[in-house]
Amino acid sequence: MAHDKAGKTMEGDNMRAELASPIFRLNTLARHLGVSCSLSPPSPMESQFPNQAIYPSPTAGFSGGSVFANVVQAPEDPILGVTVAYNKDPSRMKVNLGVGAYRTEEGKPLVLNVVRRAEQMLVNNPSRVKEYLPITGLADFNKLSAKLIFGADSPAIQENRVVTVQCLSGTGSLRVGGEFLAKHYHERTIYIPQPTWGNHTKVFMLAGLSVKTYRYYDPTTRGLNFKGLLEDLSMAPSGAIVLLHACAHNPTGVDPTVGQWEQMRLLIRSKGLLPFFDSAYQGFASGSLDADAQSVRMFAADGGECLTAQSYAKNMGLYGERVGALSIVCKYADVAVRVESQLKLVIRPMYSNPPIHGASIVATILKDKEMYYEWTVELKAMANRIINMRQQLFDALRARGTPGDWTHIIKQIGMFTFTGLNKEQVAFMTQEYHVYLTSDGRISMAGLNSKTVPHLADAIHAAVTRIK
Ligand code: KET
Repeated sequence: MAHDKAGKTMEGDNMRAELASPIFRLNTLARHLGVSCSLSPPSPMESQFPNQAIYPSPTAGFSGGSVFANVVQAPEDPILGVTVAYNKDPSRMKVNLGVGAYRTEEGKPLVLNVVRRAEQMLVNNPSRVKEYLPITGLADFNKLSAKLIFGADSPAIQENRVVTVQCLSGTGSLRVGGEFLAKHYHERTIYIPQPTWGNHTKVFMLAGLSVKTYRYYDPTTRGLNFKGLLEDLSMAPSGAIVLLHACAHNPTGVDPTVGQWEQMRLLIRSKGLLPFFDSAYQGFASGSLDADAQSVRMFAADGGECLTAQSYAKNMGLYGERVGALSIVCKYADVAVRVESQLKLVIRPMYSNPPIHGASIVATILKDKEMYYEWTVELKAMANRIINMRQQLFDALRARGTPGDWTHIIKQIGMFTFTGLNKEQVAFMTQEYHVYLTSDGRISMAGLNSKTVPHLADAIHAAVTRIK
């Protein structure tokens, strides 16, 4: 076979030229239209073509345009797209404060020591295999996850009223819960806080629920709009689902107080609303796993029903392992058994069964007293570093005399600061200072360190003094 300098076959080139020839195309078109016509004897290339039996059709490689030609370019995700833009920026000063992912003081991603240890143990255990997990996931992991969120002494667990299924991190747990509700629950409207994590709307809409919002944040006080929240929930139709952030509300960093949670519980229960907790930050808000689960435990303890989506992405740093759990607290044990059987029917056609590795890491840590303790110490260190970053940023803005009241930076809780910076100010900071954050003005405090604080403070100062 002849080869040219680039190593391509001459035959291949001839074939491409032949396919592109007007006569070949006209013959093809005629055949396609069912018209009997031949502009020349059958082309030699045509007879050599290995798929002679294939008539030109929209999906055939040798005819017309792509069947996907009308697919339009989608915009980047508002959160994950920030990382895409950051990665493209060649600047050495660039800082990524977009996605909620923890970084060390050195600006590096962190794999917890206890996670490394658990992984070593798993790797060194020759009895471990790679068989499929059951549809509902790793049984140990499910039991331990329920205990972690509801408390070891939870009556609902003791009475076998909780069904827990391992899912693909927090997002997967929300989606499976959403699809279960859309199929088996009588009220298909879910109320989500305004604002909320950007993906909530899409997850629940695609699960088949209709999404409405309740007031949550007051931009003037940069705190909770508690009155608005109560008003909106009291107007919701009886039975409606209410999405609640268990702690460290994303993006606002504003959580209700225990007293406010209690008022919300009374309203939700008396109206027959169904609470669906999103717990993506247990341990990250206060540094205590128990304190951050308090809201969920208040609802689980009253004997009523609720759902909880747990994620181990942030609190165990298992982002890419996609480890999470969906728990449904039912009123009766026999209901829980039937609910589990239906959850399996949601999961099986979606992804069949969940991955084994991350859940095994979590189970190894949660079931070993000493490893569990090591985890709590490492988790507290992460939470403390974030709290420390809040103080440093606040002090840096104060030192620069940046106009505005920035006390919300130290008052807000969890991974994010909802700065109050507007879209134009954010765009300015990205363009001029290579500081990347979501366009709603949310900053991931976990991405900040002592070296980048002054740069961020300069960027904020310039943005608020130059752009209104
Ligand atoms: N709930 C909330 C409130 C949340 O902030 C996230 C992730 C998730 C669920 C899902 O996490 P998962 O990795 O599926 O366990 N939030 C960060 C990352 C993202 O947007 O995917 C973020 O807001 O930056």
